[in-house]
Order: sequence, then C-alpha cells, then structure tokens
Amino acid sequence: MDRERRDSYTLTITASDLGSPQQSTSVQLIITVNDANDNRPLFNTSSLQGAILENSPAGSSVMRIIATDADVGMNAQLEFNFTTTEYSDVFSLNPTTGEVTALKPLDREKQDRYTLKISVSDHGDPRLSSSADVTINVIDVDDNCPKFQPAVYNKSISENLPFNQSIVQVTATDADVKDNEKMMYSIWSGNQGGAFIIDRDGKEICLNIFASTNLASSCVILCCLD
Ligand SMILES: [Ca+2]
Ligand SMILES: [Ca+2]
Ligand SMILES: [Ca+2]
Ligand SMILES: [Ca+2]
Repeated sequence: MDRERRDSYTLTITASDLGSPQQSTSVQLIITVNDANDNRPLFNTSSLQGAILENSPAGSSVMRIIATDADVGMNAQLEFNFTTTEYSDVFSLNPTTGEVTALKPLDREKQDRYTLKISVSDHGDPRLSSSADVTINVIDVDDNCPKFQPAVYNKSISENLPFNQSIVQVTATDADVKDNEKMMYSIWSGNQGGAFIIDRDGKEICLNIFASTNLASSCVILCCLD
C-alpha cells in the first residue's frame, strides 16, 4: 500500500445463499490507508537564493524558504533550522514559516554574500529531514563618497609648460559598485584667474590657455562626484 498514491479503498462484499431463489445481502467496506512517514521534506527549488539591500533596517525580510512533504499530519509538519551557528547573529530563520530576516543592517562593502546552511525536518517518527545551502546577496547602495588617492598632490611645473601638457593626473576611488566607472572631476575652488582646467573624465589637469593671471604658486581644491 502507498497512501501517497491512494489513501482509501471501498469494497462491496456480497453474501449469497444457495437456495432457490437465491437471496443475498451486501455491505460496503471502506479501507483507509494510514500514513507512514516515508517521505522526507524537500525544498521547492535546488537553488535557494535571497537578496537584501545593504543598510536595510534590522528585522527586514530577506526571503521565505519553501519546502513540501508528501505525507500528512505530523509526518508533514515542517520545521526549519540553521545547521551551523555561523551567521546566526546576522540572520534569523523562523522555524515554522521558513522566513529569513536580517537581524541588523548589512554592509556590502564588508561582505556582499552569505551562505547559510539550513535544514527542514518533519515531525514524524522517525523524523526525516533535508538540508541545503542558502545564498544571500547583499545589494549595493551608494553609501560611500569617492576619495582621492592620495588626498594631497604637490606638483612643481616649469614656467614655460605648454598649455596642453598634463600637470598631474588625479585619481579618486569609490567603494560602491560601478561608481568608479562614472565619476566626474572638477576644480572646486582656489583656481585663481582660472589658471587651470581639468578634464571632466580624463582627470588631466592642464594650464588654461585663457587664464588671466601669472601665479607663482596655487592651491586648488578638486571635487569628484560619483
Ligand atoms: Ca507516507
Ligand atoms: Ca514526511
Ligand atoms: Ca559612491
Ligand atoms: Ca555601498
């Protein structure tokens, strides 16, 4: 018998005598197949993936893990658990609903991916279980300013430097994803008489051919936008 294939049978039993005319009576017999715990719970997908924006407040939902069990009753009542204590201070797993929540805001720049080891078990006797890895990706938010590397540039130039020759190439880096590809540079302040120009993308600082002053020294403050 396999309850998961068919859980009841209805038989009609007839008793007849051998008289003439023949008399008979019948009765219905319903046979119910009781469940045995012969199916382990299974996750609904082989790839368990969740995602959360970095800096989301504590208690934010990350994903819900879904599993099914072909048995019934206690044999199909599921319980979700972590199988290691790693990251148990970062995420919680609701044992009944399978919902994963973040216990604190996450920082993608510190860690952008977590792998949680989880199991789902039924309440049959004996209990059956399955285990899996859950991958949680932390999605980037623009929460870092670009920084010049180094923070201060010192350059001496010849007084006869041609206008189109690069004086210095400055570089800023940004810890966020993709922000490094689209940064815009400009001279923020200190550019007396417009002595210098900076290439918006190329980061080259040159003498400005249209400058109106002669300087012995100059300090300019650069700006970079992500
Ligand atoms: Ca069963
Ligand atoms: Ca089961
Ligand atoms: Ca940024
Ligand atoms: Ca970020």
